[in-house]
Order: sequence, then C-alpha cells, then structure tokens
Amino acid sequence: MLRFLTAGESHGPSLTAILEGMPAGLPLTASDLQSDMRRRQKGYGSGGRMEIEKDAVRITAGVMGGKTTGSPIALHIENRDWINWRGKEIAPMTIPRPGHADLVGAIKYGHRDLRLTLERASARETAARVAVGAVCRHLLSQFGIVIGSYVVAIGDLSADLPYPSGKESSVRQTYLDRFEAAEDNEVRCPDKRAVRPMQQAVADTMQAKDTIGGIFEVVALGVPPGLGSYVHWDRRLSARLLGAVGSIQAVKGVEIGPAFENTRLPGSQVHDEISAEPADQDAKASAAALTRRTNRCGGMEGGVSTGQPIVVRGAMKPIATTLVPLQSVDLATGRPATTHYERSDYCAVPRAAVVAEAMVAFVMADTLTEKLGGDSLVEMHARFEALRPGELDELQMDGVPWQFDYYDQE
Ligand code: EPS
Repeated sequence: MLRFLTAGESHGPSLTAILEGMPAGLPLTASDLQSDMRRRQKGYGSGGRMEIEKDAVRITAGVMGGKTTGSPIALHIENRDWINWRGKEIAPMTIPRPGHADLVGAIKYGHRDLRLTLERASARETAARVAVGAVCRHLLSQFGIVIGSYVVAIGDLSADLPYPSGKESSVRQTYLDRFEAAEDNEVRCPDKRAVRPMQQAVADTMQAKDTIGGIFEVVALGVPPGLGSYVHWDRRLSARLLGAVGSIQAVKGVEIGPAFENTRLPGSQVHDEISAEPADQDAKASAAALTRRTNRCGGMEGGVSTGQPIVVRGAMKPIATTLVPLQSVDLATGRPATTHYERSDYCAVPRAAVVAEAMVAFVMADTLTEKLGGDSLVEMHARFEALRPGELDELQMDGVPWQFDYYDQE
C-alpha cells in the first residue's frame, strides 16, 4: 500500500523523498517531522559533518491546508555541505575502501572515479528515510502505535537489558522507560551503568583512528494483532521488517526478538505459552483475554503480529572508512595501495537506531494501511475500531469433527 523512493547524493544540493499511499486527512506540518530529524543527527562518534548539517524538511507536495490529500508526499532536505563542494576541483578517487560500496559500484556501473558510487552509497541518504519514517510515525500515532529504540551493544560491551516478560502493562512501561532513558545520553543506551564504558569505547576507537559497530533494538508498542500474513513470503511482517532494517547502510544482521539466543534453548523454553485470563474474577470464561507472559517471538508468529511488542534488532558493522589505512589496490595504476582517509563517522550505532525506527515505522504503516484499507484517515479509524481483538468470545471454534477433503476430487 505504501511505497517510497529517495534521491540525492551526499554532497549534492539536496535529498528528496516521495512517499505514496498515505491516506488523506492526516494533519501534517514540517514541524511534526523535526524531532526525528534532530534525533538522527545526535549521537557520540560522529565525524564532523553533523556540525555542518541542520536537517530541516520541506514538504512540497501531498499536503494542503495542513492535511495530507492522498497524493504523493514530496519531502526535501537541503545539504548545507553542498556549498563547500559546488564547483570544487577534487582529487581522483581510485583506491577502493574495503567494506564500502566503492569497488562493487565501479564494477557494476563502470564508473571511472569511485566518488560517483560513494556519493549515493553514503548513509547521508538516511536523512530522507527518517523524514519518510516521521510521516509514517505520525500516522501510526493516530492509532496509538508508538515506536522507539535504544542501543544494546557497542563493540564487545553489552548493556544489561533483559528481555522483559510479565504483565502486558509492565512490559510496555519497561520499554517506554528505555525509550526515554535512551534520549538522555549520547550513546542512546538506557542502561546507565553501560553509558560511560560505551562512550569510552567510542573515544578509544577515535583515538586509535578506527571505527566500531554495535547492536540496536527497535520496539513497536500498541500494534494490533493480525498485521502481515503467513500466506505468502512477501506478506510476512517478519520478512518485511528483516528486509527493511537490513537495508540500512552498514547493517549486516537483523533478528526478531532474541532469535539467535532462542536457537540455544529447547522449544519448551522458547515459545510463549497461551492462557485465557478472565478480565475480572466474576467474568465468564468466554470474556477472557488470550494472554502470554513472555514475548520471545518478538511480537510475531507465522509472520503475523500477535498484539505484543514488535521487537527487531540490528547489527551494524564498524564503518568502512577508517583513519588507519587498509590494504587495497589503486585502480588507476593496478598497484597495491593503502586507502586514503575520507571524513566519516567513527561510530554510527546510536544514529542507526533512529534510522531503524523510521524503517520499522514505514513497514508498520504499510501493513496497517493494508489491513485497514481506506483512502482516508476517517475510513481507517472506522475499520480500526472493528479489528478483531484477541479474546476468547471472538474466536469461538465449532469444536465438532469434520471431514478433511477437497470436494472437486473423486
Ligand atoms: C558517510 C560519510 C560522512 C557521514 C555521512 C555518511 O559524510 P561526510 O563524508 O560528508 O563527512 O557524516 O553521514 C551523513 C552525512 C549523515 O547525514 O548521516 C558515508 O560515507 O556513508
């Protein structure tokens, strides 16, 4: 239902995004997008470019009179660094950096200078994604869906953030507290004891002229059950989230809930047992809500949302541009050469978490509009009210034997 494209080079005049499929009638102004744009620019380990940029979004299509019209939404972000590059004579770039798109870009597109790849492969593009994600977040907020993120590891330092279990309301509060705590420090880690060591690890990396990666977690709260589907590979919410977060520059691994940890446990300790809990003591069994005490499935079973928090983790490799030279080949001479340094970031994990929120917001908005249909917000609200809750009386089964057959066969 939703789709978006971005265009723009890292040091060109601007970035542009077009988002299509937003329902009409959503109140939206550029200032609704600014907080996410600012959040993406913060984070310890930046290489200096963020001192130059002041990412501000201009909405130039799809919103009239302060509301979306249902037409494609066009978003523009100026690159302030452009004036420093405009008309500049630049040295040829012919030594590909291992880990960057330089070499594969030259092979694929036949470029005679690696900068032509670098300019588009750069994570500067994520500013446009965050603008798109902020629009999606704004839509989701109309339905009570909240998305947040935080850093769980930098290098080999892991935060102490156990996977929450227990009552739905306390799990929700745990995540809300983590989102808030993450905004308070530059590594975006809610575990206070881990903040200083993580900052030190980034500082040591900068001192060593190197780069460092890490892991972030994105959580979506208030997601109704039934988004996505198990009937086709490309309709699975899990696959869509894995692909969307995995598409972020330098992200090389994504998991749903504690997926890799789950592989080390027997099934009996992994799966989230189901119980029917009466809303109160006097309530009939049929009024019971179907609940889980754990959420090791990360909010999805069979590629469909369960109604529990959606939990997605991303692994970001260390940025490929290191001050320490790496072995490569000069494509102009064919001789061995070491890489030249280009200004870059030392650690982008805290900022990648905000970008991942944007990608998760896009997928959640996409699957929500798919579920609710509706060309306008009014239609979506009406259908949202009618969504089937996970309650026993809504799921009454016949409980009678039946014959498994296909009736057009002999
Ligand atoms: C990037 C290199 C750096 C980063 C950039 C991504 O840019 P520059 O070469 O201009 O210093 O700062 O990220 C951003 C500009 C941004 O807005 O996040 C790269 O090579 O990927």
